[in-house]
Amino acid sequence: MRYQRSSSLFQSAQKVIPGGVNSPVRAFKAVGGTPIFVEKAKGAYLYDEDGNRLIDYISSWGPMILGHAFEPVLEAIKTSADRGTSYGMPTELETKIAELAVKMVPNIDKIRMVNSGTEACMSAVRLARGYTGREKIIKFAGCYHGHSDAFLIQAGSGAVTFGAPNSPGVTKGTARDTLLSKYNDLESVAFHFDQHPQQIAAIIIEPVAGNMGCIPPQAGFIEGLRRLCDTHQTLLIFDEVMTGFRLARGGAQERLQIKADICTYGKVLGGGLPVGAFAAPKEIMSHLAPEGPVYQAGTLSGNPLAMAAGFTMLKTLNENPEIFERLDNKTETLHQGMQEVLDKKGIPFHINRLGSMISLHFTDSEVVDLDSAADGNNDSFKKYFHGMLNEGIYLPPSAFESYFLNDALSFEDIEKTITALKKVMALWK
Ligand code: KE4
Repeated sequence: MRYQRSSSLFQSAQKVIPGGVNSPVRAFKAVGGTPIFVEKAKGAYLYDEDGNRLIDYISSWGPMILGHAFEPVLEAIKTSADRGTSYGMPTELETKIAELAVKMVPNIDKIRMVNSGTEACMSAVRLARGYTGREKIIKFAGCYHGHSDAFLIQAGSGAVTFGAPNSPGVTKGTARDTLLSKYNDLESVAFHFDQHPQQIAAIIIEPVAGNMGCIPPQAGFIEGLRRLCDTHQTLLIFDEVMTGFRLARGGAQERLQIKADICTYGKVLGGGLPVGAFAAPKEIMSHLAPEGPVYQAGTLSGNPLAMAAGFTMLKTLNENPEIFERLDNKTETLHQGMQEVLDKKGIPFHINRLGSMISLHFTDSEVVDLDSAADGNNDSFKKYFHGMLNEGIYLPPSAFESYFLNDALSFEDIEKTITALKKVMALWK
């Protein structure tokens, strides 16, 4: 694989964009080397600026669940754009996508559109604080809910990759109201309720974690959180920015059969355009402006192009639920193939998977929380990442990320991925 053009583009980018990227994880800091500049994408493939075709396992970090440049979504965007790109006024399409989301997702009556997952999670916490009149929240080390101050406390994703879990700029006052627990450890949650009775507004969690690599909840964990929230009148916020409309039509609530009080969304919901959202029963959502006192707003919220893309994406998923089964089967095939190759190699590894979320960890212990994810051998991960990239397989450039399969991936693409892994392992020292 050649990367001359990506390399020169990266040089230019670094002169005018911090780190040469508009989101840190794209800079390859965790794996070294030059970030790949993409020229275009179609279906399961990325085409980089050096003419390489790569099989994509990031799907834009989740949104491209139907594959890149999905024709019906492109058509919807073009048709919408012909009528204008933003109005700052309500449109019928916002009602239609909201009605469809409410139909697909259990336990929600109303949904508010915003412009990113960060904005969705930030707003959900404010709503929970406004609704309960309480100030503290519990999050989990390694879970990432976007870059709002309240969440950059032992966050996952790029924050962990950077080894700077507590970002400068987050005030002590903010950090005081964010209590930290360990994923899959109910005791570490119950402790906070003992210490701060009647003060905890919400628990926010990735119901299937994807920002420490993929970490599924162990049996009883999420159910335990539900019980603690019910006992202490605390709201349970499912951050479904990754899992929403991916694990099932109804996301993790449907897949895990557990009711959240507020859910946040992003990624798939926008069909690749900037969209986030948060949703809840009307009893909670009625506290949100302009109906209620909790303020939240956004110039481009409900943007017509984004709504057109998102509505088309959701409609396709809702009318073709077999897509979710196909995704699960493809991910299981990938898992089995990787397991076989790595078992033969005899190196320490663990593969975590739930639905179409999967990740490989170079460690011989179970990966169940941030500490065990951080035990993974990052030098091995770097070798693996670059080895696979040289074979034309584009994986997340960090061990603290999940892969996201898309429906355009064929079983042949997956076979090629396993063959690539065999070649990488043949050269493995
Ligand atoms: P955005 O603000 O990036 O749209 O969403 C933040 C967010 C919230 N909640 C969860 C569970 C998330 O995974 C994310 C964002 N995910 C990362 C990937 N791990 C986005 C990639 C990036 O930061 O560039």
